[in-house]
Amino acid sequence: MSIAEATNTQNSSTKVISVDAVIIGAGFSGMYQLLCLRDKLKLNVKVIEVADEVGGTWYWNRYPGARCDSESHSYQYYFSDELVKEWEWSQRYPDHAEIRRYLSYVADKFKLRTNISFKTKVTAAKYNDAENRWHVMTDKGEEYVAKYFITAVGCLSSANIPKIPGLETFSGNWYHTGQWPHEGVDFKGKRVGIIGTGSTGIQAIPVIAEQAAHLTVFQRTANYSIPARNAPLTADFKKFAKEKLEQIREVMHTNTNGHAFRIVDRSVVKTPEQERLEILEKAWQKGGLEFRAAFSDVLIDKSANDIVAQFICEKIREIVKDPAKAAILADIDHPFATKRPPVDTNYFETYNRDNVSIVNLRKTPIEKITAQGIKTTEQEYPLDIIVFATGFDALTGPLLNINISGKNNMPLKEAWAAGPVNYLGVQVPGFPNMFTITGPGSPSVLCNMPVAIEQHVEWITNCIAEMQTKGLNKIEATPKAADDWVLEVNAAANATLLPQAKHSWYLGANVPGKPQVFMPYAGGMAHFKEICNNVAKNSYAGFVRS
Ligand code: N01
Repeated sequence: MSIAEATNTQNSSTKVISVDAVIIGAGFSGMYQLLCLRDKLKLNVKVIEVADEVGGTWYWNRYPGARCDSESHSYQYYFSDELVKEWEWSQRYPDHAEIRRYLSYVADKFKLRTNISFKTKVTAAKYNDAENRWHVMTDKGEEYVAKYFITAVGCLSSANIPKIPGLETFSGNWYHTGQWPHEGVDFKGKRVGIIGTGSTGIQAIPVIAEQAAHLTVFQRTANYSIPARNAPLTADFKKFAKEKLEQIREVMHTNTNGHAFRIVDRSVVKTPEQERLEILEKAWQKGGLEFRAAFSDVLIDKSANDIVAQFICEKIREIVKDPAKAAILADIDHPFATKRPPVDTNYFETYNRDNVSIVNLRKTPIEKITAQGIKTTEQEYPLDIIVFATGFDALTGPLLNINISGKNNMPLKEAWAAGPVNYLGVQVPGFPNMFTITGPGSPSVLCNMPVAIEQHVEWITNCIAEMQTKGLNKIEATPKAADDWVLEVNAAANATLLPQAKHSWYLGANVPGKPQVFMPYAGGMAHFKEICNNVAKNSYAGFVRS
């Protein structure tokens, strides 16, 4: 049945459209899920996307310096050898524009756009018990009625703009990095303030500093950062990445973090001091996220972590010439890599510029924003532009922003009032036939995202394929399986140092009032995949199917 045939008008303002599956979001996950359901399972699928193009997180994050910190040959789909061979990345780390070009190429190659409604926002998604159907309403006055409802909304798509008093009185312009204007922002001759020194701030600060008259960095939590050592890819590397695609895929799909490198099985503490310094120095010079893979005990043994943390802090003090600035930057309160470790291009070097200053908000917190700028407990900083690099209401935010309700009209917000409860990150009890790609409770942000996405999408596709062939109507995670999974997610995090970062968005601690629960699954991608595959093999143990 085509969408056109299935369309009928319920009342003058609502168009009711029957499909097999509705997917929200046309980023990496929504695009691949569409392809699998439409082309492999021959289902009638509609993707709803609020933007006017594909791209997901990369559609919105266009701030200066926005670049992926997974390496380009690993930050792509691997489901199609042909696609891997056709597409050519230009740099070690792709920037936001190149990733959008890639996703647009994928959309064209697989003719995905015909199934996507752009510039359309989902206003509510409600499960109807009697019909066993999802009703997905949009701001275009449509109501999609579907057996399957799949969220592909990303983990970091709900901007966190802190409620600082007085923002509305600011006479200059302000921007959040995750909602960056497409036409860009002209910083020339301007006094700019940036709040936030996470991965985003650390990417944006060096680029803004080159343009602005003066840049004031408002830092609440000092952060580690590893040099990215970005560079154009050589012809040899491009050839290697295509010729060895099977080996690269094998590494990415059988390790902890989905990157194209393995964690070296050696201990920081057991390696003699001189040798360990040489290893760390070599890893520092190579740059990138692989730095944290130079040893296997960095995230599980505090004394190992202390050694690596000290190495990085010494680097900061070496690079930053002004000891007062260096002291603020190296005053880090959490173990290395317990918050997502940023990789940078000239981040610490930027503090050697005369037009860059840093304010330590731990000592002098922001009191308010005034018409002229930012006022801390110490002084007022006059500004023309404020940039909020303040991150996201991660993982749960994008889902809770949609008005989703399951069986007995239970709102997802209520089901998750004390934190996310689901099974394998993919299904919430009481929300039958709803699947959350890379939802909380899956490895998602602790993994190279395209790998996590391909795993979840393929698992969901196989699950739906079996339902279709067996004539099953409904799949629903049991409350016990979900409760046990929450315990497992906590246990996996507690086996590492990750929960020791108290201000981490992994815990929800960056959003005032958000329940503090460690959200991503830290047990490793390969292990997670094995668990998911065993669940499927075991007749979807932990789910009830009917
Ligand atoms: O956000 P963050 P992000 N007053 O939450 C500060 C991914 N990413 O956008 O630490 C003052 O990490 C906050 O301070 P604190 C990546 O997974 C990927 O930088 O809460 N400061 C922190 O310094 C990353 O981890 C790429 O004390 C306030 C900063 O704002 C994730 O996105 C590139 C504040 C927020 O840091 C999020 O990174 C970029 C307040 N009221 C990002 N509120 C890739 O390359 C917040 N802060 C793939």
